[in-house]
Amino acid sequence: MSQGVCRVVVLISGSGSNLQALLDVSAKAGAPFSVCSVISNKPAAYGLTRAAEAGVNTSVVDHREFASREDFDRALITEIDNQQPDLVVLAGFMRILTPEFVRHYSGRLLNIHPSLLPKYQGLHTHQRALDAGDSEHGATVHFVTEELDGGPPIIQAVVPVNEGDTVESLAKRVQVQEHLIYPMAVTWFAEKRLQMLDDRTRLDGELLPRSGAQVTG
Ligand code: NHR
Ligand code: GAR
Repeated sequence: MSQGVCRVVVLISGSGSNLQALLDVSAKAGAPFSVCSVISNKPAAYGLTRAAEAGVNTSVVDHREFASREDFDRALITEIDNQQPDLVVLAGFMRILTPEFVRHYSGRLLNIHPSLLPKYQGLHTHQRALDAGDSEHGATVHFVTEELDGGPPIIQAVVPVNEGDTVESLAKRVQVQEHLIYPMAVTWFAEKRLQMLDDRTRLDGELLPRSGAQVTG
């Protein structure tokens, strides 16, 4: 990305609402990044339709066609590297990635996770926050490392948990914030303001707090 806009490949498995938020920001005049390709491990992912409607190249690498995670990840790497991206973004991508994959994109691989990390790594985060009786929940954008949902946070959005919340109502409140903070983090990266160094995040050269920058929604 020495010249021109940051080339971003987005990996999805499903609806792609975070992808849509990224596409919307990238379409604005003067946007510092462009989504050059969207890759899904699921052929039926609605995000593929969103990408096609935005005129973005799509492909499917179906994990069921590979004998091992290693084989799947190698095929994914080949597909991604065809695009010569500066940044790879997981947006509702649901396959755990091998150490080999993560090392290949180290420092240029981001994920958004629907919890206030380090709380609730893994799956079913909204249900777990409700079961625990938490008063706050949220989402975290982080650099991806070999440790699942354990890489250094970049930005976190905090939302209240309201009385009577269900998984659906809570997820909806969190996702409104996801659609704000993910484009923000990708913009920072594209402007070369973000770095992962020694498992910590730096913004404009300054160490961020361990939970990343914080916004309240
Ligand atoms: N890979 C690595 N190495 N590190 C991370 O931090 C990763 C990752 C791959 C995906 C996203 C993550 C999330 O935000 C993510 C972070 C899927 C699972 C999972 O258990 C867990 C965490 C995340 C994504 N996946 C099952 C699997 O066996 C499949 C589940 C399914 O297909 O529905 O891969 O939450
Ligand atoms: C998002 O809420 C994202 O945080 C979460 O899945 C949703 C995907 O929605 N990610 C994970 O749970 C990763 N394991 P989207 O497809 O509409 O962007």
